[in-house]
Parts: sequence; structure tokens; C-alpha cells
Amino acid sequence: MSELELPEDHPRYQSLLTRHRIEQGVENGITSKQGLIAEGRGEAFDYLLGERTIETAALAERAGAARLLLADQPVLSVNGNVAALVASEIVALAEAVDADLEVNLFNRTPERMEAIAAHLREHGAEEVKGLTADGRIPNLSHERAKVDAEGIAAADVVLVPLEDGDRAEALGEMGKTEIVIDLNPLSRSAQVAAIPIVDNIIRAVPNMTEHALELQTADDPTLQDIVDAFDPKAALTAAEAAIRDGELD
Ligand code: PTJ
Repeated sequence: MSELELPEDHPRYQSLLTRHRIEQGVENGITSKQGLIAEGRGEAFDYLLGERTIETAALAERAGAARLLLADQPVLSVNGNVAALVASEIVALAEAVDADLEVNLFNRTPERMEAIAAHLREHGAEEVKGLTADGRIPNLSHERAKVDAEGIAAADVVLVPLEDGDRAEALGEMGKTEIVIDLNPLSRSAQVAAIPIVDNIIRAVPNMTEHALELQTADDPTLQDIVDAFDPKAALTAAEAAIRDGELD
């Protein structure tokens, strides 16, 4: 079935679309098989959240957009799930905040690196980092430590969607300001983030772009006020409460 054939009036349309994109991602050598498992876990949290952007996530998305606009060298990290789910949307966000895109994989293989970079270019990316791999994240073993010296290694602010907890912690130890998109508010990635966004990436990235476009002409103190007003601990507590106690329609 192609994306166009999915029944838009189906009550679980968004979830069907997401599954379809991830499945295609695996078939096209973009997403890892583990990415399918990660998606299943994310879906369960999203179901309990009511498949909507809760109020604190909306605030996080606005703060995340403001933080990216304030950054000197922002980088958006792209893995196999991100590329399959929101390729054109992440390219649009990179443009809106003037950030670099870097392919950065947990299960790194040259074939997947190339496939994801090509996929992003097909969706409008002009430059894709990650293939040079001349930098390292300290205290991480093997392939998952590889980054570009001019990309994530040099960045001050990094957007890390659906990130493995170990790497999120290691990036934090490098002094990076991390904006994490993760549907699990208890994950280590969300816990170490300066700005944790507990929302589905398919909603979070377009929302951030919308905020970024609206805030593009704002001055630095205005952007800083938006960032300072955001409370990461309160946002995580609210997300956990919504998941545990939320009413399903
Ligand atoms: O492409 P690679 O090799 O870099 O691998 C990517 C995955 C995602 C497989 C890898 O980073 C991984 O194993 O991640 P984890 O540890 O399973 O963490 C993924 C997190 O993302 C989990 O907490 C999920 O709940 C969450 N998640 C899954 N799907 C979504 C999501 N969060 C937001 N939106 C989603 N659609």
C-alpha cells in the first residue's frame, strides 16, 4: 500500500502513516530493524498521551525553536527513524533556524549513512554532514561515537530526536545544550535534555518550524526570555502525569 492509499478517515490514520513510513524506511535501507522496535515503544506512549501535543510539549517546542535561533552553531542530528518519518520536515526546520543536518547513527553502517544522506538530499537538503566522521564523542565505544569535527563535535546546541540514552548523556558531558524529542519522559535522553520535548516527532518538528518562522525576527532578549521561562523538570513531570493519568477519548 502506498502512503496515498492510506484511509485518511481511519481513526488511527496518523499511526498507520507512521508505521507505513517506518516500514518503507527499513525496506529502503534507511531505518534499522531496531528502529521498528523503537517506533512500537514510542507509539505506546503516544497512545497514552492521546496522540496529541500536550500543553507543556507545545511550550518545549517553542523554547526549542528559540534556543536553536539563539545558537552559534546548531546541528540537527538525523538517525534512521527521523529520516524515515520526517525527512522534508527536518530539512525545513534546518532552513528555518539555519542549522546543519548531520546523520548520526547508533547502528552505524556505511550503507545506511549513504542511504540516509541521499534521502535527505532528495528531500531538499543541500549539505548533509556525518560522512566525514573525523570527530569522536568521548567515553563512547565503537561506531556510535563517530561524529563530524565540523558538525556535532563543534556544535553548541544539538537537536537529538529519538536518541539512545548513553549518547545523549555523553553529548551532555561534552557541554552541548541538548534539545531532545522523545515520547518517553522517563528516558535518560529526555532527563538529561535542557529542553525535553515529549511529543511524536511527526508533530514536534513541524511545530518547531512554525515557531521558528514566527520568531525569526525576534531579538535575542525575547528569545532568551522564552528559553528561560521553560522549566524542563516541570515539563517532564506534566508529561509523565498525562501518560499515567490521562483520560483517553
Ligand atoms: O538509526 P539508528 O541506528 O541511529 O537507531 C535509532 C534508534 C531509534 C533505533 C536508536 O537510537 C534506539 O535504539 O533508540 P531507543 O533507545 O529505542 O530510544 C528511542 C526513543 O524514542 C524511545 O524512548 C521511544 O519511546 C522514542 N520514540 C520512538 N518513536 C518516536 C519516539 N519519540 C518521538 N516520536 C516518535 N515517533
